[in-house]
Amino acid sequence: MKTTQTAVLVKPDGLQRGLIGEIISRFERKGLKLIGLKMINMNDEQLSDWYSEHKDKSFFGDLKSFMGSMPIVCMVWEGIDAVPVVRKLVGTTLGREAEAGSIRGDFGMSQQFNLIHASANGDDAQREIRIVFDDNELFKYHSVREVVVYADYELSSLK
Ligand code: FUP
Repeated sequence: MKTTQTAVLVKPDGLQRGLIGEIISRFERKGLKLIGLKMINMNDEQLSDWYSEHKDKSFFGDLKSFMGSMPIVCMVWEGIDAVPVVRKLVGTTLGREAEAGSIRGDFGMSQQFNLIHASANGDDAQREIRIVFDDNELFKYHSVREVVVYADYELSSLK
């Protein structure tokens, strides 16, 4: 299970709250590498795929209509253990309970309006990335920061 790439969505409330720059900045400062970025309106099919694990839940329809109500910003971030690292920066689901210092903990009060989505595990990350990004929309490039973010022996696990 590949955990070096993870999918992030800034949800409609994050867009309206003007938090896109803040969110990108947090991942950049951590040392993660941005390899994909786009703004889209997710259609019903994409949202049903994205939230397939919740298809039998009472909030499924509501969640999909919220997520489809306006554009969202989609990103792919890369780094060693990017999936758990990003989940930690994002914080737990309910904004009111999320840890201070996390994105949801610092900016959110709600469960549905929790600003951001981050992949839960490596399999979800690869599935979610494919829902939004084509191969040619994901970029391989050398980051000059990598040599100060990681030690040599760590860098090999990113190749
Ligand atoms: P998370 O992994 O933290 O994004 O949260 P979940 O996968 O548990 O839930 C997916 C999304 O459903 C959350 F972002 C918020 C939303 N949700 C509701 O709107 N109502 C609920 O009762 C539970 C979750």
